[in-house]
Amino acid sequence: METYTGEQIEVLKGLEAVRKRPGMYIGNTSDRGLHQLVYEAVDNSVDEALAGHATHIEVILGADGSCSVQDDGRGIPIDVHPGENMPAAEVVMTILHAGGKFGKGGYKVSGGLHGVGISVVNALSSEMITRVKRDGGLWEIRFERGITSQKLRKIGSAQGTGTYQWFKPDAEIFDTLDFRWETLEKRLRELAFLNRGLSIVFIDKRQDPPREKTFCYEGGIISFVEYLNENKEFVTPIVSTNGERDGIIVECAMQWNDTYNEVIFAFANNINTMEGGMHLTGFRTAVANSVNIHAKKKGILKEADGNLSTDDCMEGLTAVVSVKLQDPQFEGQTKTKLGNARVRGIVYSLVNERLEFFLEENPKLGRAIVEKCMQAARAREAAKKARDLSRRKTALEGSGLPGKLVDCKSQDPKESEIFLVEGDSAGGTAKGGRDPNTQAILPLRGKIINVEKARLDKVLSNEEIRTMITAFGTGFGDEFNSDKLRYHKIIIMTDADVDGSHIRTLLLTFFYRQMRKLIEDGYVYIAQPPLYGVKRGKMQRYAFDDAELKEIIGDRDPKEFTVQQYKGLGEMDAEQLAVTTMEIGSRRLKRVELDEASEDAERMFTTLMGDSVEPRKRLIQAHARDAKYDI
Ligand code: 0RA
Repeated sequence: METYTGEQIEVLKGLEAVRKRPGMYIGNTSDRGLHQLVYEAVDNSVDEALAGHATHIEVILGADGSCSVQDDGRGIPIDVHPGENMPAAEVVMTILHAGGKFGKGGYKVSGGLHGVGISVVNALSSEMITRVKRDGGLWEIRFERGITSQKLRKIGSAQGTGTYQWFKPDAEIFDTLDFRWETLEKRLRELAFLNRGLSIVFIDKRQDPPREKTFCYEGGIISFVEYLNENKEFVTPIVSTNGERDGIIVECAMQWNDTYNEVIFAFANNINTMEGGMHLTGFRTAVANSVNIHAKKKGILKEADGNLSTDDCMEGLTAVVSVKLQDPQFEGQTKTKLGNARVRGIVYSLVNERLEFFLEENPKLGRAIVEKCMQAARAREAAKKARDLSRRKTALEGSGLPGKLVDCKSQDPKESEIFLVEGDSAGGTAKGGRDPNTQAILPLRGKIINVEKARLDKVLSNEEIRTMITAFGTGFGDEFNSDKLRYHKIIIMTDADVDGSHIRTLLLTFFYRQMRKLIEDGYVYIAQPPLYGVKRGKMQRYAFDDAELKEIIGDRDPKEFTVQQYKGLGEMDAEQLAVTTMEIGSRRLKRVELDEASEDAERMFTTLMGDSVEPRKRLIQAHARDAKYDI
């Protein structure tokens, strides 16, 4: 029988708690939790870089399902820790929240969203190996499911210092073990932007030859803004500022462009604070204040005109705000809202001072910005009028549902679906093929306006858009309310050609800009009509791509088959369309998904709807592949 010391019992208790309730430590055990393990490991190395001791991090996905993270920092200490009776490296790896215990004073700023420490990664990995280079030696310790399987020992000599962490997520814990290149790439790039000069190499050895990318930005968050605005025309150069007060480090970079969207990414300790908070409030207030003061000073805005609203001053502004502080308070539903009130004033005064100077130094640009904001104010006023008008109109028209809508009988949004169909003729076919109990049809005629290039008032004057909003029942923009959504599946059904994909993109752009929650909450789908109909005698089958067509025909003589290529929905009859594309059970639907942090989406939509054609093609293809199927 084994006997345990008091420390060992504590360790086992800790590990057991993590393995029993992994969700408490890493959020969940699906896709997100799996990637959280990598973030935890990387964050430890980023901390070492922030402390000024590491400059280089390498993340490798192994063909065996493992991940390794290596840095050139000081190396985890290996001497025996006085209190715990084991080497410090073993303490860090096996005891919860031990990371900050030794000599790592000062900032522990990244710490991941959950900030749980590397011992959690260890507890949730079937195997883990830690190697440390220090004092001329190479040291190694191994674990299985968090329990030390091989004590720390010297395995060779080495030059320099650093830490290497290799782990294999435990199949007993996680629903999926598939690391996603895109997900990790995005976070690693973001970390490189947020920590100027830090070089992060990402290698995927699951493919042959391995895929490899290096992220290193001498411009830091200035490069970040450059990246976000890559496909936009800009109105100003990038204006940036940074400073430190009361130990709070602030960095901001901003640039006005020719779109009408506000795109501000706010970070606290390298965490994307999607719910905003004090740093974001301070920033927005400062921008609005500087623009208003400048406008009045130059007489572009008269005293009697009142002030431009904060929202109006944000139109066409892309910015990154990054703060680093000792004891961040994360609040809000997803704990991504920064609560430290001190931060607001510090960001405010820094940005105010910088912008005031910039506007004064660049009067031409100053005027351009002010005029842009004033135009925004006028457009907002016009949109409000249009909205009031359409509200009154619907009140007069009784049910208020647009005439073109072929509604379903059910009033229960959970089982109701609406098909947005390209063209009146396909609309007619869809009407014939639908289940009238739960499926509504809305034919859309002609091109939908490009919301990326038009202001809201113009967008609202478009009949297709108005019809759609009324049918959904949710309102839009600031007034959007998903509780009022009349259909829990909004299904875009367009032809499989260039026009069809354009209309689909226009619709998605509109949803993204004005009803983003529709996409975030997973209500938007794309129908997948077949590309080919294959007939052989009485047999009728459908193929959704070339590979399926090949599979159906096999090695038989194609002369036995009649293959029809569908160029549009209109070439199918109602029954065919129903069976292949609309009926629950036999159809295929793609759910449209947004990544949690929307910088990809942000760039994607600008790219899709912007003027340059090459990047547009690339992104449509990339995302078509990523979409997930759902019946
Ligand atoms: C505790 C103390 C010291 C360094 C570290 C931890 C450390 C941890 C990790 C995890 C990944 N990479 C790391 N690099 C360093 C400081 C030790 C000293 O003073 O030399």
